[in-house]
Amino acid sequence: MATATTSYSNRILNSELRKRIMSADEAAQLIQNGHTIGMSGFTGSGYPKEFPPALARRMEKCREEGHPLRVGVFTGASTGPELDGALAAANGMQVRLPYQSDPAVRKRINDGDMEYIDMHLSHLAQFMDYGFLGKLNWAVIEVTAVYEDGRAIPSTSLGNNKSWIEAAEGIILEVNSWQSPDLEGMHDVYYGLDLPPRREPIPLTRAGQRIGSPYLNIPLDKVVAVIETNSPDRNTAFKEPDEASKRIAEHILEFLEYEVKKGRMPEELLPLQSGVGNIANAVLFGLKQGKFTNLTAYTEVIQDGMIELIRAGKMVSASATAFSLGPDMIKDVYSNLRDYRRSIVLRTQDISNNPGIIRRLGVISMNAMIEADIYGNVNSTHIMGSKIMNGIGGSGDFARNAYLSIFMAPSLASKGSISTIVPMVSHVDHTEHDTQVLVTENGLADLRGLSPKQRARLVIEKCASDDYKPLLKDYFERAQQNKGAMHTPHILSEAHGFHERYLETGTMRK
Ligand code: 0RQ
Repeated sequence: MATATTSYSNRILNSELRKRIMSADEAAQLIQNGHTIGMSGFTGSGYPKEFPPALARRMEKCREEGHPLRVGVFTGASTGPELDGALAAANGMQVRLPYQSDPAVRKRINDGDMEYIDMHLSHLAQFMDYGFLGKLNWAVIEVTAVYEDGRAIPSTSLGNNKSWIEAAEGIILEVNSWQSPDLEGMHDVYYGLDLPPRREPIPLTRAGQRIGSPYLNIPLDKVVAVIETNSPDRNTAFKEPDEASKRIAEHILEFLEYEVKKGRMPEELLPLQSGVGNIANAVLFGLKQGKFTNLTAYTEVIQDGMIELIRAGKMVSASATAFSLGPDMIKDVYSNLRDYRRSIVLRTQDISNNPGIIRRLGVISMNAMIEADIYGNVNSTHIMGSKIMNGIGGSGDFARNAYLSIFMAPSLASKGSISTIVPMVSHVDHTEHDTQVLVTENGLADLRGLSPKQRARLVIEKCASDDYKPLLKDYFERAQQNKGAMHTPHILSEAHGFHERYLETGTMRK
């Protein structure tokens, strides 16, 4: 079998596909107003780089000519400026799902220029397979190379690519020669998931296990265009963890050690899921300094901290759907991909985030939040109840099904004018039933086995900032005056008083 190498001609090994090579601008001509496009891409990795800007250029031109060209865009998760940024600048998205983190998209959504459907990441592929989302006109997928028989080496994320390829009427491939051919063998695409009621158990019992194929099967007759690209992923550098993140990481590590001592977890812990962002990275960095060895991860994204754990010999295997690495780390990983293939598996996101597998493996889930209330309800997505930040991402897939679900944030935001511990969250993503541990730099509240009133006392005591403790205590004390409503005491007319005060005066302080 011929192997894919770095030159373009050797990356598209099927002669029929080579005849369908065209420019991104030509491929963009295929799209019509109202089409729905499933694109590859997850946390800045593996998204198409040339097609979306070409489509955005065409959208601008169509607007000048007086006829709109707007589309629905489905992906794995967030992408990069060439995709989300360019299409938002052209105001070319009618609807976007399931997750985004682009400032221009956020503004379009919050300004009411487009619709956004914020979904559990594990739901999207099956929503498509079940027919809940209507027709998919196009799949636009970045791959590393395609063999003669239509098997493609995926690139740095798998996301929903398999589902888009299967569901779409037409396929546009971006073959990106920036992606290393050594990615071959890193992926595990599971083709055994049938529709209910014929669905069988997924035979995955260890985080690093392989149960599928290293390739995406591309139906060659559906491929309408092939675009050759040579462009890097987004690769945003991580910030050094600040003091609050380091303190949060220390509390979590101390807690995990305690759980091991109590015999509730094995010495190598259970598979870790770590959300994106700097707190998550600080926890991973803390694990590198700590005493745990033989760690595993069953998560969504492989970020810098996880690679450091693998390099330090502390982590033996990591399963995810995408890479999300800083520019320095990507250089290291790319020059040693063959070695990392032994410890890293990339899966489609219906498997990486599969609730049944998460429950079976007993994952320790750690996700950042925007705010939590005194009873443990968590808001991961909205600022002051109405404005979207990013989206729920995979946090719900993991939190509800984890062995242990941890939510974390600094106790203060916006230079202290916001308390992240409030009487009642302004939007609910994770209910009190899905939150077992809350952590801020001040402390860790272990909420397992506690009633709502017991939880409230602990959350205020351990997690709230000293600046807001008196206000929270005062609220909770007064809420308990209402005999007959003592299970989850609230004063509904004041429950969002912290938020209202902030909106009126610019601070939650009194
Ligand atoms: O604002 O950017 O203007 O400075 O929110 O906050 O503290 O930098 O935290 O980058 O880790 O993001 C929950 C948004 C945290 C993220 C969230 C303001 C704060 C700052 C960001 P600035 P930080 P992070 C797996 C898991 C949902 C998806 C998820 C997220 C900005 O982690 O999107 O978990 N999670 N996925 O000032 C008003 C508050 C605030 C606030 C913070 N209470 N009120 N503003 N901010 N708290 C990954 C995937 O699923 C792909």
